Amino acid sequence: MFSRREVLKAAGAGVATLALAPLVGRAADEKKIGYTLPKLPYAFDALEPSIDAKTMEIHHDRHHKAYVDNANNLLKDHPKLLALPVEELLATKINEVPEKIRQGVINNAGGHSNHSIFWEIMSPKGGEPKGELLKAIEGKFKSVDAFKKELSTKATTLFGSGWAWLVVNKKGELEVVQKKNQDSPYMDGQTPILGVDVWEHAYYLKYQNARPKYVEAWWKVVNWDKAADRYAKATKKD
Ligand code: MN3
Repeated sequence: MFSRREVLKAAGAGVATLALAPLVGRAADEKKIGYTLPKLPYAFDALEPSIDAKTMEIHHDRHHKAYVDNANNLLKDHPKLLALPVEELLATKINEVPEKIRQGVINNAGGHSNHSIFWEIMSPKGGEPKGELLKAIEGKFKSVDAFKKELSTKATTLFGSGWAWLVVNKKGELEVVQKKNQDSPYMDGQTPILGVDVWEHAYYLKYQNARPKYVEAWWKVVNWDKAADRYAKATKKD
């Protein structure tokens, strides 16, 4: 049997814990700065059969989450840098990141930015470019097919891990570029419009070493409405 004193002590501790728990939770939320993993705008299996559900789940919940966690951890003693939108950090402040952690920040804040764009420029709807973006693609590459061929070639010939992107360059023109690892187009003064992740983690479960097959299938899930939005924002005259 418990003594009356022991029962009171246990009850008191319970009450104290209950009373404190919500306050502790709130305080932690209010103080939270840094990046957060964005929710996928569709289900893991929404891009099947182009991209399988398991790949989407691991890619988003583990790979992207790791970039977010690592970037937050690297920048934890630099709250001013961490408070900036990630694109701004990459575009304008990367040289203010202490050299000791700079490459880690390029890899992980870059990874966070790249993947955040990647999820939103895909959609189960698919389709083809239209409007101003279509005009600009035809103006620059002659045809949508020629543009797709150039981006696919840049994606499939990239040695090792990286991305192929359609960007708006410093001259305000469309350009297709390759980037190694998680190097962000923002670091080179370019605004990414859409891009394909050609790290093996993006396709290996379903396609193994057949990167060209993955890239071909990826075109079927490009979200052209979102790409058009990004193009409009990138070319907006202030
Ligand atoms: Mn990836």
